[in-house]
Amino acid sequence: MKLGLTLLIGISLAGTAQAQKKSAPQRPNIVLIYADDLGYGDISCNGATKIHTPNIDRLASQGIRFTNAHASSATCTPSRYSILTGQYAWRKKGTGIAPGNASLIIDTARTTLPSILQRAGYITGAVGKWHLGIGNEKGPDWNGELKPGPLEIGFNYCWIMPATADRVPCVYVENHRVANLDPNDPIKVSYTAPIGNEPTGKNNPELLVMKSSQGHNNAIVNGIGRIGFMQGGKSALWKDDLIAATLTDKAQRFIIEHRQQPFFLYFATHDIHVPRVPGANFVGKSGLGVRGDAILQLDWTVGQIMHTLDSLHLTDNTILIVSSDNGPVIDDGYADQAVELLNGHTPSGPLRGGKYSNFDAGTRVPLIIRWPGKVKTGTSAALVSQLDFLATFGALTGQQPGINDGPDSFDMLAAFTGKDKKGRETVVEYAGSLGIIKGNWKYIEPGNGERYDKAVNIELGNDPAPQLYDLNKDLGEKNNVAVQHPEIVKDLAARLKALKDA
Ligand code: NG6
Ligand code: CA
Repeated sequence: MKLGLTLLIGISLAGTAQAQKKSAPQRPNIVLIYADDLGYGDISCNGATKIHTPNIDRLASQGIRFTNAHASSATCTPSRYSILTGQYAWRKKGTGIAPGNASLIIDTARTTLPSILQRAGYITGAVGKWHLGIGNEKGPDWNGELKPGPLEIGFNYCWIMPATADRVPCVYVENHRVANLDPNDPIKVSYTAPIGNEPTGKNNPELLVMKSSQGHNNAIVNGIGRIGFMQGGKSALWKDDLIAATLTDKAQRFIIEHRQQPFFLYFATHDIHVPRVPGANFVGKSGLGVRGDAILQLDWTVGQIMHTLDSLHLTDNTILIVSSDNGPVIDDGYADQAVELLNGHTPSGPLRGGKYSNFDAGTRVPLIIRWPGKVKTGTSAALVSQLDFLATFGALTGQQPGINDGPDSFDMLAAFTGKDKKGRETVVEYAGSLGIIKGNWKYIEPGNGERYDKAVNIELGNDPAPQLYDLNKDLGEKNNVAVQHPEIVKDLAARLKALKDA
């Protein structure tokens, strides 16, 4: 009897311990490589045949590759806003493509992806493209302290390009300061008028090494016309062909420096956004012009990070993620021959549209997650969204977002690790109009925007009539079946409205 009781207690204690073990917080390192404008079809593991991405493919073979993963928007700033806050960007005004002199658009009181991990004891770093504004409501003080910025929303360290490589100022910011700035050569920035007698792309096209196809004709930096005017800061200017090498080096240093504690690295590459100026090792290597070369450079970057993790024996205890902020664009404003040299490559893969589009190529993006022994290797068609990283990694590490924070973010660990094959009930996509996906159905609300953007040659997916597509039968969204299925249109429109009103 006594023995039996002891045994029973023993069993139940073991059971409790096991239950506790299951839900006990874990603190693997997390490295999120966030590519820019990389299309679903731009990598060979997603079906590209004209270009090869061996490192990304190797990562996919060691992890899980998603075929129905979504950025929250078809452009950069709103997708980045969402991945960091767990909130749909369309809920908040001022989250469209940010000018290069925007102030910080993330409320510093919010729980963010880095701040929730910081709370769990992580060291957090942001390296690469920021494009979420910096500074207070007066805008950035380029010659002084640049705050609030990444450090005020949960990052311990940052080395960032403040906006995009096609926007001034063309300088890196380390923590609160422009890096390598000579105080005797202060930076002046204007988004309204030329500064002094500085040449501009518009007036001095003879100084350009890369012509513009649209816009990008204000300041000339390194022979490239940019958006916005700038003067000064010569010693701080980046070199375009070294951006990938510089950012990769900073990312590797962050990993090496913090190898002994849990770390989160948000590594937002400049590749493959315009202007595309690949490093010497990649020029001409893809046969597809600079856009293809930039993809190879991105693939190299991924390989470098994998190598660093391997060499520090961190691979098994690190969740390594590769994804993109929005879909692909071929000519995004520079005459860089990306169109002429495409050679039959299809950046959108089987999807319709591209960057800026309500069609799926706008927001359905590559997503690969490697976590050895924890994710089921292979592919998953589960509906997943970058919005969910916040709640998922919060839950994994034993943290909850604040009561009003991360409202659109859910713990989707089961889907991200491949155990749950279904994923989200719905996801909302945002370009000019809103669309919603539920199961095999996708509904795009009526919108009066242009159907087609000639400058970038992308179908935007706007239509004054409701659109409904059966993604199982018609992944390329060619046949609008709204008229045939009024009840499904009604249901999805109501769900979208409920989410908007929430
Ligand atoms: C557009 C730019 C484009 C790119 C985009 C933002 C022009 C003509 N086009 O306005 O080149 O910078 O903004 O891209 O200026 S994103 O990936 O950061 O959203
Ligand atoms: Ca982008």
